[in-house]
Amino acid sequence: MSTTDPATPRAPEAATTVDAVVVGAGFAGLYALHRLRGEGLSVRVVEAGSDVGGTWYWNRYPGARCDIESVFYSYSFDADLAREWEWSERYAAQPEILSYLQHVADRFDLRRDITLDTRVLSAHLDEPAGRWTVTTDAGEQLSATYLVLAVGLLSSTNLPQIEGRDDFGGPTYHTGAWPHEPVDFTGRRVGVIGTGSSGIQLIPLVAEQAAHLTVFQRTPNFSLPAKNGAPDAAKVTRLREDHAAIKEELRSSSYGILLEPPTQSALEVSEAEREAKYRERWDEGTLTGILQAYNDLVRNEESNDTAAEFVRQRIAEIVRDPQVAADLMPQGYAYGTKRPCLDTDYYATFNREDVTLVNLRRTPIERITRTGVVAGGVEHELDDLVYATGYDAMTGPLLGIDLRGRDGRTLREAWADGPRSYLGIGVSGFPNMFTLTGPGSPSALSNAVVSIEQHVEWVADLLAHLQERGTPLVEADDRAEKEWTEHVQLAGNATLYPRTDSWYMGANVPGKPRVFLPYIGGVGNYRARCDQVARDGYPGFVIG
Ligand code: N01
Repeated sequence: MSTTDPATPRAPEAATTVDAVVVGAGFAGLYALHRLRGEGLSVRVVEAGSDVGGTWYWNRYPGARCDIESVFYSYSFDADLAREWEWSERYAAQPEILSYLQHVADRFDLRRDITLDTRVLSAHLDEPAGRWTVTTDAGEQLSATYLVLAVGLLSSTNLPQIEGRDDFGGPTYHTGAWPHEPVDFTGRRVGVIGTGSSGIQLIPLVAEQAAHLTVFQRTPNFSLPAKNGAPDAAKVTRLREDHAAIKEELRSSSYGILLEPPTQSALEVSEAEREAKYRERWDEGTLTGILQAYNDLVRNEESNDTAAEFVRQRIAEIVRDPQVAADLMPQGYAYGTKRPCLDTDYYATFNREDVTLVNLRRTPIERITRTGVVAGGVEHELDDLVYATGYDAMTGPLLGIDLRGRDGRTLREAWADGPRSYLGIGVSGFPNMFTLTGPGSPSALSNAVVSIEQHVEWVADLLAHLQERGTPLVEADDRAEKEWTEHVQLAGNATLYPRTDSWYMGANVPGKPRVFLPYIGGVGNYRARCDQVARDGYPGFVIG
């Protein structure tokens, strides 16, 4: 390996000593810095991007926007911040979310402790010293008591191994690593592989620009219309006038969003009533509206199929060509068990003459050539190729760092059969290391900002507790970790999620252990459990 290889750290200079190293400067890393500083700790944030923002720094593809209403997809820790910031749209686009995070970094004077353009390569526990030695690709070493991993859930891009992938002669893009300069598809023949949330947001906008768009779809997704527009004025007013109450409501909810929990089974009501409810939720334009219409949609296949069928009918109404409509209809897996999507004109895009849908179930991709993609014996000639193929979710960003705990054991070894954690925050054998919105916590099944704030505040309180106790050491207990890891799987197995090949199950990455990665117990219940652990003096953690 040459010394210029980014994976090879240069000879380290003397280590810089801080109380905490935070890896990542997205929503989680920024708040962690602010909150840990507030506890009087010295903190250094290391961020691979050239600016703060995390996901919202990297995902610059056309159409990238949040799919939880922006007024709630915002920090709640500071009422003034919440009152001052004005979102221009119900679902803000990436540039606006990035501006918001830049504003937060400036407003709370965070930048002075953030090192940009720098990737953490490794973090090794120095057991005798009880400290973490963190090495960056700039050759710097940091020595820290605490290691806070704020690396995000969906930040390790998944590029499929397709024969001839590197032979393609034109520009290629991945949605999660989009260029910073504008990409102009005008007059070009563009191919998009992947129809998850990213593809579904991107496809209508690329179609408007390109001479021809070919969409390579392996699994159709359920998508609902976003009904984007101005922010809901009533919600904005409530947020301003009643910030504390809204904050509490979000934090004790099931998903970190405002939604009346359903009380009825989908099978308890008449077909007409069900249809009317689904219609109302479809028109509302929210991510979880239909999934939360009844209380058994994620548990009961028959109930779930009523929602799935409702969405399939909408696709049939929108898409004129019956064969294309049929190809776009998800079949064979339960609604919601792959993350649902919100779109603007996604299905209608397939009514355009200049858009072709290639159903890879019928005609799989055979190879990529210099001039296009061959599927089912036909070469689709392309000038540009976009991979909207997703991420090595939740564990990928953590395992991408050479993390070594007690006895030099790597996290990869500890997680060989899937992630193990206590409360999705602590890992046995890795003292003083915290995985913000890690596997085993609600994270991916929630409004990420709400879950991030909960984790950051909980960890900050724990560190304050350690200070009071006069010890810097805390580690998840092996038995508590085992019980929690089993509980996470049991909770998942009580639902339809494990039956579907999705990134929630690690099924999108070849060779990844198949386990349910997030915790489905609900944001509010999970928070109550974490709070109880804190009140009881942190049972399940070994302190000191
Ligand atoms: O990735 P995905 P994403 N050949 O994994 C296909 C969040 N997010 O970037 O389903 C052909 O969902 C794959 O097919 P299949 C959100 O949590 C949020 O779109 O594996 N196709 C699938 O269609 C989301 O869930 C927003 O059969 C291949 C697609 O690529 C998560 O990020 C916006 C393939 C990947 O879909 C990930 O979304 C964007 C192959 N070899 C993302 N390999 C918001 O709105 C993969 N595919 C906030």
